Amino acid sequence: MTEARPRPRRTVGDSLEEFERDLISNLYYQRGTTIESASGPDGYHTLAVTVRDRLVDRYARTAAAHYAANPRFVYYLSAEYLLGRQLRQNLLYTDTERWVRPIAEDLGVSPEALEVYDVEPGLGNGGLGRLAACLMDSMATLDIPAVGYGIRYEFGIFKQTFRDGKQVERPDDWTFYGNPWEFPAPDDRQLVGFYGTTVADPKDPENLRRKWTPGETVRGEPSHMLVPGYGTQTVNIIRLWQARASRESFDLARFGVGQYVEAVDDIVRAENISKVLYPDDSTEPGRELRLKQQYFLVACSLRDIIRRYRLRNSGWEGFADKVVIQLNDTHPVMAVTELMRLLVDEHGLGWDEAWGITRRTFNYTCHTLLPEALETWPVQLLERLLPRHMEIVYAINHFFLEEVRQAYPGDEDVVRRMSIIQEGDERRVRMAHLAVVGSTAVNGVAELHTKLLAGTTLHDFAQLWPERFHNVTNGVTPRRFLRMANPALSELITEMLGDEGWLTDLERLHGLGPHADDPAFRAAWRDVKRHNKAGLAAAVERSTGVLIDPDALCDVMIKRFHEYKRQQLKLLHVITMMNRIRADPQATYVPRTVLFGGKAAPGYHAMKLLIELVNAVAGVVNTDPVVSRYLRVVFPADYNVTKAQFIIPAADLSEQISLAGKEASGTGNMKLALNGALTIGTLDGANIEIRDRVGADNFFLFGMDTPAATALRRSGYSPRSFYEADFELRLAVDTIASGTFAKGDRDVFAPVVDAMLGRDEYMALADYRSYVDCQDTVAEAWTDPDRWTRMSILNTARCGFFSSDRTVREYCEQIWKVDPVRVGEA
Ligand code: OX2
Repeated sequence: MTEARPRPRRTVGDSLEEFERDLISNLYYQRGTTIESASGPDGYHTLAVTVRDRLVDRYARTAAAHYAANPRFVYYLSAEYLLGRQLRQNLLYTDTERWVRPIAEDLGVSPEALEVYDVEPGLGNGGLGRLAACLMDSMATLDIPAVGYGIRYEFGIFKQTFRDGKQVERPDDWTFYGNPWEFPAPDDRQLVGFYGTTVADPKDPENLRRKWTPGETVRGEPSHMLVPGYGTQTVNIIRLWQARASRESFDLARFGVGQYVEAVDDIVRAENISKVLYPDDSTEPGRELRLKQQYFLVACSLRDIIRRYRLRNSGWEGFADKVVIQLNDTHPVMAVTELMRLLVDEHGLGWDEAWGITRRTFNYTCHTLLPEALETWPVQLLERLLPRHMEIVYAINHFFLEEVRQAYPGDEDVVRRMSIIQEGDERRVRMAHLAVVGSTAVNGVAELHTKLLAGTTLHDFAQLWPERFHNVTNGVTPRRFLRMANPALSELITEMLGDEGWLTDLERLHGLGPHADDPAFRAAWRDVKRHNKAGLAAAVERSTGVLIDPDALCDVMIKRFHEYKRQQLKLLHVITMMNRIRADPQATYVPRTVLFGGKAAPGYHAMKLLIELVNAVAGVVNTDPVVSRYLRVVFPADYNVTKAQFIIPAADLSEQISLAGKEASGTGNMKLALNGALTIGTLDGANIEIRDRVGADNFFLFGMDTPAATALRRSGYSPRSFYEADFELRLAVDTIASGTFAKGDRDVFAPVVDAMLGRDEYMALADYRSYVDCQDTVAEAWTDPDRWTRMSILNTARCGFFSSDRTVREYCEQIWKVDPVRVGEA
């Protein structure tokens, strides 16, 4: 028996008094200031570390429990995480929320004033990054041993501002005031190589093992964010890597002779790797940097995974029993070749044995069907940046194509289609193919998406290996998107259901269904929505100066700007409403507020112009004395997780209007339905599953389904014929063309009109009539508040399926085969 080591004195207590005492002592000893002289950031940081301390103890117990159990771990590799603000979440998860207000009052500060310093880490673009955060939350909540790996971008997703209605991007310096939620772990740093040369291993006649000598070496320094589970003691981590120059990089000799810039060249080059989320890939250096980021993430994470494996295990036979790696889309797929390189070149395993381990270790989630979103990398670039990995890709492809030829003798067409290398003027590596070949399980993110993946994009693979394909429909965490975002509704739900158990068992929301016909409950439901809308109206007025009526129908379209999502279709509807009011000002109309939120990629000119048009339309609508009586258009800048939490609870109508077959799943659709917004949507992504659950009567369906859209395109789609056949559509398009939204200048928005009438890639014009008519039935339904409220209640009641807890359970059962590890109380 070894003697028990001394344990740290328990510094955190579980009473209001102890919390307050810790807070004051942290302010004094950690921050080095006093209550009298503390600034806002001082107060925020002190509160943050005081809450954080309460998670550290749980984290230590989690690590100990994991060490003792030596379980199979899930390692989630993702280039993006959109975590959202941390303070309120961690107050909730440590059950200290209830103390903050009394203590703040005691100390004479406002908690809301401190929260403005709680900057959200914007380490992602949209749905894919937010899904990663929801899954991490649910894994911790379900006690699944898991680590998320990502990149600690110095600058996250840009901040969107509007100048003359145009999107202007500003850098997101999210760590400017420091980030109290992360712990640096410099001892776990890793070295990563790039460029260089490879040579044969004389002892390997097959030439499958080679030696790589990199030409550049960069350090990866990790820090981790704590990911607490709700209602449990488990605290997992997300480990984020930051690039640093290796020690020798500073050129003292050059500095000595006054070449100050050149002296730090290597440092700058190395540290650029984790400088920004998604570097502009319209240029050659931009693309190279992006690929460098991907390999940097993969190389650091795999070394760390192996380090962790070796804490309790030895030998490689058991590796895939203890390690399961989930590849979040194609960004981390170089991990397949990197694990092969580590096993074959560095640890001396034979190719076949290494391949067996690698294939058992990896699984791949695909999030798209859009061909342009399926990454491919030029062979030339890979040969230069990662010469050894390119050789490994060739070898993997060689053995894989042998298998294909065996399965389809004489069919060179299928070989060409399935090859990891895409032939052509510029040969490229198809990352999705590499991912499927190197994985045990491949999954899509909604039923339709998985069906289309297996039927079209990855059809040949699904034919060859049907057992690899799975569907795991996305989900969202009810903690952040219901409990934290919508405290009023949460309270009402808890009151109806008797306790807060629904927060971890969301199907219990079904219990609300029978109350949908209870007038008192409906009234209470409506009051909550009204309250949320009044809060949003006040915030919108503060940020945009536009007054909106909390009693108007709140119609929201919040998501990235992309042609396939069809903000242009929504805008045609807005213009149509405007034209109708102008044509007949005496008629009565259902008052509506249309709220847009979302960013366009900085290089996506068509969508940036559409953003400008949305703002221009808002300007015309909101200042027209007649139109603005019934219609307002608002577009708060810089949509992010924080704003989503504010907008979603106030929404009455959720716009999910992508062209069928294009949106893999969507997750905003789930968040909105869960908060009682009714969906107007196409049969796309998870909309289909939402409609199946809430019932066709409680969902506004319009538009072509995927087969109809495919058929129309095949028959030679002509947007102009739709334009010519529909008076209101023609008027809406002509209103844009006339310069109405550009002070009479017809040129400004001409490209929008040309895109609509020329190609209309996503067939917005074909769905226009069905959409506008459907919006009329929405307006009609709104005039019957009892009916509307009933539908709203049933949406919430029937969306329990869309909890990311269910998603994680499905991953565990179908793909990960991991078991929970319970962490004991202190
Ligand atoms: C998004 C998809 O567009 C969206 O439909 C889905 O809900 C989300 O991922 C989470 O699965 N980048 N972002 C996505 O796909 C890619 C690629």
